[in-house]
Amino acid sequence: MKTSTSIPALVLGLVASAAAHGGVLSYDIGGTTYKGFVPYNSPTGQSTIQREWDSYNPIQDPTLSTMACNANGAVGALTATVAAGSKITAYWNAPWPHTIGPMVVWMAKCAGSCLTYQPTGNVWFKIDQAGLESGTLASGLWGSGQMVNQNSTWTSTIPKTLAPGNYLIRHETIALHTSNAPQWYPECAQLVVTGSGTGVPGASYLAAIPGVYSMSNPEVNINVYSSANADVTTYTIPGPAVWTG
Ligand SMILES: *[C@@H]1O[C@H](CO)[C@@H](O)[C@H](O)[C@H]1NC(C)=O
Ligand SMILES: [Cu+2]
Repeated sequence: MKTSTSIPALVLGLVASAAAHGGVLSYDIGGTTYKGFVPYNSPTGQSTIQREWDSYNPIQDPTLSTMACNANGAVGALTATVAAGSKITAYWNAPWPHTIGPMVVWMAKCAGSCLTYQPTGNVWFKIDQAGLESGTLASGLWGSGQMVNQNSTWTSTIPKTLAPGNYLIRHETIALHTSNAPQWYPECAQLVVTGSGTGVPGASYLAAIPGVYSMSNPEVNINVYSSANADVTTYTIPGPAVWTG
């Protein structure tokens, strides 16, 4: 009797906590839909362009290696081929529950095939980001609020002049609604970019993940509700400038 009631309680608890978090569940890449990895399910038989992520929980320590492509970040079996200049839309579980904090979209060139590549060192560059768009830190419109307003989706453009090759794309939303306890939600997907561009982001555009975020950065370790921040209407997203090609 005890066993038969405790199992459903556990399952309900899992669903309830998972519902407050999540990540990128699927993509539209140049007009083609790609499903993502399904967390909480066995990786056996899952064949996706997305790297494995095993839970809806955020990462709360920016020094962890799982900041790159979530936990456990194992490579996906597939890649999506996309022309430079195309649009890519990421779909989060809807409605995404957090509206305070930035959206940042990164790419990294895979040395060789993305099916074996691990993104270490200063390899990540931003192609898109949105921080505080209007209003104050605590009650204004943030990139993540815009994402929620857009049916929990975010659309970016692969820079048209980006040199063709194998790339990871990393979608990240950072939730800042809990004082001095930022939450990162990153997911990576594997792309083959085609085109005739020759663009390569210079060193000033590159960052390491983990590395780019630190709890000693005031834009990371932030209390948006503090009285000192009550009238603040600007926010600097950590990391390098966006590379647009
Ligand atoms: C909103 O996104 C969901 C997937 O999360 C999709 O099924 C639905 O069609 C979208 N609605 C609109 C109006 O685009
Ligand atoms: Cu959450």
